Amino acid sequence: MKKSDVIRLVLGDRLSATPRHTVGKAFAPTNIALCKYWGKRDQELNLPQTGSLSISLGDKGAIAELSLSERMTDEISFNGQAVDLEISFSKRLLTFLNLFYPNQRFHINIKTNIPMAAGLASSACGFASIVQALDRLYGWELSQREQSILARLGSGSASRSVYSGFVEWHAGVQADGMDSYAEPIKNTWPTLCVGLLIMSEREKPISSREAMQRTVATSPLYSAWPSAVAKDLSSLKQAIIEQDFQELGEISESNAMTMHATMLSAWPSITYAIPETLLAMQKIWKYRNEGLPVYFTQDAGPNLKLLFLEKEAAAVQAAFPNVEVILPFR
Ligand code: 2P0
Repeated sequence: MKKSDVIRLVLGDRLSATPRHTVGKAFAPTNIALCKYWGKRDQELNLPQTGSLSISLGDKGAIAELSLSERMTDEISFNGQAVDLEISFSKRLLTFLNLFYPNQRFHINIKTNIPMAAGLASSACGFASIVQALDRLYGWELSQREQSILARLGSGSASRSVYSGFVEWHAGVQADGMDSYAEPIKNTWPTLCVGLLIMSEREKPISSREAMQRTVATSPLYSAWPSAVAKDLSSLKQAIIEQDFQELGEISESNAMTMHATMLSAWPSITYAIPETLLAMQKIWKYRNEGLPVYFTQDAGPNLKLLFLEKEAAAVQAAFPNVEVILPFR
């Protein structure tokens, strides 16, 4: 099945509607997975092998603004600067929009307040905000479930960026992916903090898309991943309900390390860590051994995201002076 088939399935007659507004504008938060999405069962539709669970980062994310253009070419600006249409960022965006309206050119304005290409899931908030901006421009009145399915076609993790707070993306089993969407988890956790520890903003050596594919194809450890995720998902949901921070921290850190172990054992081997990443991990373990409840998670990049409670914020900031602290539920 092709992406365009899914778009027709979701939108039906709405695809032929004329725009209801002159501009469609929407914000979507970026998200960090506590239980990771790693490996696809369908490359075309970004259907995952397993479910995943994330936390959206409040007002950190992307704003997309879309309007129709009468010109022959699209125009894209990123944080106020015109962007070359030939770079991969533009190509990915335009390929996505062309799935919906191949004959329509757009003015596209994207603003973000997170570091790009630093493993902070920028494609997640990007594609979620684009789908929501399209929805507003054309007046489709999509449900959030439909938004999640369409955002997934841009980037898997974008399915989760449709919501704030804790979010679970259900893997689904259907070939058309209509049962593979994210849903919010109702519980909140106002004192939970995420600390961004940026070691490098350089472009990653290998895209997560390619890294996932290689891991699934070659890692002898990958067969252990689905059962590890099933266990972690269920324990994480319980930890969220019980507001058990130690459990949430331990599962999140262990899940990230397990994901990276599958990459290390792929061939050719993949690691996103740089020396500073390992030094930071050792520092976190040292502080934890000394009694500071701080945990980390790591995505497809060298940076770490710390997890801790608000009452430890001062101690964490003293230990990691460069950390940027976010309270996702405030
Ligand atoms: C996650 N990552 O759950 C995992 C953990 C990276 C490591 O989702 O190919 O950019 O567009 O579906 O969504 C990054 O993967 O990949 C990601 P595609 P995506 O956050």
